[in-house]
Amino acid sequence: MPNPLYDSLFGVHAGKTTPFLMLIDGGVITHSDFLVMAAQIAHVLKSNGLKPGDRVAVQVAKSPEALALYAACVQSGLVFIPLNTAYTVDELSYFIENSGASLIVCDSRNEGELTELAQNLGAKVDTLDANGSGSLMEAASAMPESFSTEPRNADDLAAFLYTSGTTGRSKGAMLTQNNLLSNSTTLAKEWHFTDADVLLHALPIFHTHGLFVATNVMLASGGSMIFMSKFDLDAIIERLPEATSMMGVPTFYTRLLGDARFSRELTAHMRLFVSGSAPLLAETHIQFEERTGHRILERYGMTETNMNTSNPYEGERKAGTVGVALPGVEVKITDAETGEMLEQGEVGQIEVRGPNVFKGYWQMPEKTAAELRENGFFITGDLGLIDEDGYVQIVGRDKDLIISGGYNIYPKEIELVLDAQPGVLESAVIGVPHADFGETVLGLIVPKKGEVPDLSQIKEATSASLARFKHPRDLLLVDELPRNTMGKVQKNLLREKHKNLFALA
Ligand code: MCA
Ligand code: AMP
Repeated sequence: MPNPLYDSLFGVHAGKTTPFLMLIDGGVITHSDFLVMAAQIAHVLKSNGLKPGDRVAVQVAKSPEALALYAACVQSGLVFIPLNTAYTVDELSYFIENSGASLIVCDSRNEGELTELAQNLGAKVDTLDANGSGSLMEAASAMPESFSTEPRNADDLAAFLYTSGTTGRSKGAMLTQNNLLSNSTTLAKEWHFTDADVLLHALPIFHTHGLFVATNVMLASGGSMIFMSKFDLDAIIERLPEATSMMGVPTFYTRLLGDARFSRELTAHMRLFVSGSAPLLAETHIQFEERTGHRILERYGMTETNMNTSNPYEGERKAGTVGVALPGVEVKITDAETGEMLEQGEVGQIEVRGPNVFKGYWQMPEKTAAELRENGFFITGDLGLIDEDGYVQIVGRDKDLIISGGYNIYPKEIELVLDAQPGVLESAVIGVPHADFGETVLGLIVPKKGEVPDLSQIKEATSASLARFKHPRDLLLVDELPRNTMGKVQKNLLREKHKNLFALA
């Protein structure tokens, strides 16, 4: 019985002794080793009583075992829910409760707090630490080395990725087997990946970019990955000579350009550098070409859609654009008020349709209906135009979103925390340019009349409830917030006023 995602990305490598993961300590995990590890984990999942369609919430460090857990969920027909390792227990509680996860896999450091939560929700807990130890792998080691793959349809759910929203409540984007499979096979082909490729993988594996783009593309092509636990400049420069390709967020490339060792000689053998998740400044693209002779290939995607557009592998990679619609994907620009399609060259909201577009938000039919049209077009919340050659240019965002070092931050979530603090009348959180992260978070606070909010206490409160990357880099007290005639805070004016605070390195 078929399981399209497992069969095409994983099962196809059964028995192969070719390298899949090359580790920083020199260790190598072959395709076959990896599939055995996944099968053993799949047995543990089954012995925990999990059935196809059940959800597994995972907050663990990047490791081969963590990746094998993803493969095991696909093989067992479970819905994989990877969660940012920076999330606080407060944030995790919401995801676990909202998803109705039957199993939580976490670092043993969080086991105590999460076990308490799991007990209230009727979920089980297993642990997996960065070095691969913990209850999950302990149980897996005693399990058989093959697992009878659960049958699935292409339209069955494979993963939820939580994405925040302008209201501050995170939404579980439901991704099907075919969403993931169609996109990874398209990208592998478009970007000319083969089993001879070695991808330098330094991205986290709890988001689309590191998991469903980088990892799935390598699985689809049969190549291998130099698997780094995180972005580490020295390690990247050391291992780059073994790689053929690399994928990263713009911060990866600006950091590499900031190091004199990153030279034309070091990169001469490389085939491809891909950038995405945040805007790559045209000047970074140009500087990169001047330094290395390579033109970074920029592409555009979202959690809800995987990848939508890409600059071509062969042909013009236009700086400042995210390329053309991928095969099978339709992109159009529409008027935000009327939804009517605009003329070529006009700026409007970007809408996309294709096999890559998700099924909707988990248990949020109204939010799904607001963003996913009945005709299948998804309203991305990005603003852009399509130029005369069909290249998409993103010119801004219709959604109130900050992208810091490739991580998305929705201001509302932070404003809700700030507004609840003693002495705070209201707040506005904005993104301002930052030399390293592209954008960073700035919080503006209006005190209640006659009161002086304690900023250090407010910083502590944000630390307790929000992941580190969401913390405002600074908090400023202001008398009032600028508003338009409708009473809406004019964040554009605030962004303009504070744009130089962190812009310089
Ligand atoms: C770490 N910190 C951050 C960020 N990362 N703060 C703001 N924004 C961030 N992105 C915090 C750390 O906790 C630390 O706090 C301090 O900032 C400095 O850390 P540093 O060591 O400089 O950071 P790092 O560990 O080197 O991480 C920076 C990074 C990383 C390498 C850019 O954030 C990263 O790997 N980003 C990639 C994110 C990603 O994969 N996005 C794809 C989403 P302290 O000083 O207190 O210790 S998928 C997506 O967007 C779509 C679908 C798409 O198109 O791909
Ligand atoms: P996420 O919520 O992580 O799915 O982030 C998706 C958002 O990241 C998109 O809606 C865009 O605003 C942004 N994004 C992704 N790739 C690019 C890119 N190449 N250039 C500009 N913005 C991008």
